[in-house]
Amino acid sequence: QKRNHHSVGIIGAPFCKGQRRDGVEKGPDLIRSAGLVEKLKGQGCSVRDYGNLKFENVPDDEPIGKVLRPRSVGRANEQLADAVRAIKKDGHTCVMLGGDHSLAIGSILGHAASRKELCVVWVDAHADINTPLTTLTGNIHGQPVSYLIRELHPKIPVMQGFSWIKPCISARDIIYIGLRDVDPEEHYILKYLGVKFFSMTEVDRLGIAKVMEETCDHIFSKVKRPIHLSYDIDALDPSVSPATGTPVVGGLSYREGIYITEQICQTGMLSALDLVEVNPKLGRTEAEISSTATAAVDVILGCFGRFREGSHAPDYRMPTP
Ligand code: 6HN
Ligand code: MN
Ligand code: MN
Ligand code: MN
Repeated sequence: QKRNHHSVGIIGAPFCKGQRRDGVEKGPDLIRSAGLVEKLKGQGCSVRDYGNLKFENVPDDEPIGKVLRPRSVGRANEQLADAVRAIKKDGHTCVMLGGDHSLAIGSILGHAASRKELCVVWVDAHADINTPLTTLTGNIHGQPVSYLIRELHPKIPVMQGFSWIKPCISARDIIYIGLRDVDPEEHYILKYLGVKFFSMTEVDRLGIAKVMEETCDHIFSKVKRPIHLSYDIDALDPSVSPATGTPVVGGLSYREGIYITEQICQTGMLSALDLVEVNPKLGRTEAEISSTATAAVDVILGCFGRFREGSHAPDYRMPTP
């Protein structure tokens, strides 16, 4: 266990048009107001907050086939990709606060612009790998992974707003943890591509410690490489983080969710993090909103060297009477 010398760059992405429910655009400010920056600094990180992106309204954004608001989502992600690329250029580990999970398109593409060999750890109740042709809901937050995987490129139709997107990872470069609500079409895609995943069944069978051991074996099978951690707050059980758009029972416990971040931190290879799908408007009480916000902040703190056993500065000395 080493002291933290993490340099963190935070970008807020108040964007909700990858799904239908109002309020997820308030996620970045809720997470900040739960003390994110102060707490990161308090555990020894240097932090630069790049503020929130401002997304333009795209008029006449009619569906293309089933896909809803494609031009808005495409454009917002293009802006986000530029911002993430700049934060990586500045030398930070990038933290993207969502916003809905469609933002992973821009976050991962912006990250990949400077770290070509990156791998992705996707922590989520959902696989988010529908294509524009398999989607049942039309919501792009259920599709981001499909645009990023090279092997799926022949299955993706041309869409306005998406022409700048070039897939940047292979199917073997992504691993899922926490799956428990996967559409049949998505399940086919996962099997067809041979994507590695640990559903909640594997978390139950193996325990989270073994899951993380095998996750690291898989992503570092050849060499250690930069990690993009895309963390959907709905991976956690709704009893922990109820204020989210697509909650699913039977999720990761708070402890399992935090253990994942501690192990990712220990690799020393975390290069970018998304924390998405926190929706304050979907908390039924203040307590539900604050427990979701606290969980989101704790996930981020765990990624940057917070250890539950506690820690102390290397130069600390006990007072002597
Ligand atoms: N998320 N599979 C469903 C869909 O709409 O395609 C749910 C997606 C949820 C997306 O939680 O980021
Ligand atoms: Mn650009
Ligand atoms: Mn998701
Ligand atoms: Mn999800």
